[in-house]
Amino acid sequence: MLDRLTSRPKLTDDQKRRVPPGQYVTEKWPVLHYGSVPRTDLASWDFKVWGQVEEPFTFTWDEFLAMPRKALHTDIHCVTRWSRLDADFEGVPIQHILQRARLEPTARFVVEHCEQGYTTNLPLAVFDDDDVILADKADGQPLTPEHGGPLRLVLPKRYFWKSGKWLRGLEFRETDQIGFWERYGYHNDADPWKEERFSD
Ligand SMILES: Nc1nc2c(c(=O)[nH]1)N[C@H]1C(S)=C(S)[C@@H](COP(=O)(O)O)O[C@H]1N2
Ligand SMILES: [Mo]
Repeated sequence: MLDRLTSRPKLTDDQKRRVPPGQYVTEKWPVLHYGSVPRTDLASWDFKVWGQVEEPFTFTWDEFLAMPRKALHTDIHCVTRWSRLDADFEGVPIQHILQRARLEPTARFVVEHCEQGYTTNLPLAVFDDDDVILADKADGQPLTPEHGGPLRLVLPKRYFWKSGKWLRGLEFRETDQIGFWERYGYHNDADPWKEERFSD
């Protein structure tokens, strides 16, 4: 429901507590990315897992659809200050991928590799959590190409640039490697509750 004066959504007390500092709530889901929307041919699409893992592997779209699934009800926060509350995603829990890959003890960081060379990076300790999924559905529908379909990461505890759209691979590393927006001065840690928007 919209507030008549501000035409912003009316929030419950619980929702208000879930809005990080400096953010406003939007009911629409903005589309935000660098570059154009890639078109994907699911027949030739694949996803690679490599780096500091005992079991590097590649899976196809059909293999992805056969993996265990999970629904995620959560809030998302963009560094450009919009937050969307009570979003619904569905996909494969990241822990399924981590278990199958069998990480080396040396693996401490992850790089998400997306179409067109977009990357973003996270410590494994942030990435390995039960609210992180490889999502192919949002709000009950297949993820649209604009929002990262066929497959994106959803990692709600960090600003949303850490959730790569059109994700095609995960690289596990001993050392950190900053990604696309991080190179442009975005904060490497990106915690919305600490307002880690930009590096200094
Ligand atoms: N591949 C790719 N993923 C990306 C981006 C991008 O430029 N390229 N932008 C990020 C940013 S800044 C945000 S806020 C979210 C936006 O996702 P949405 O368009 O579905 O809202 O995607 C993130 N993932
Ligand atoms: Mo963003």
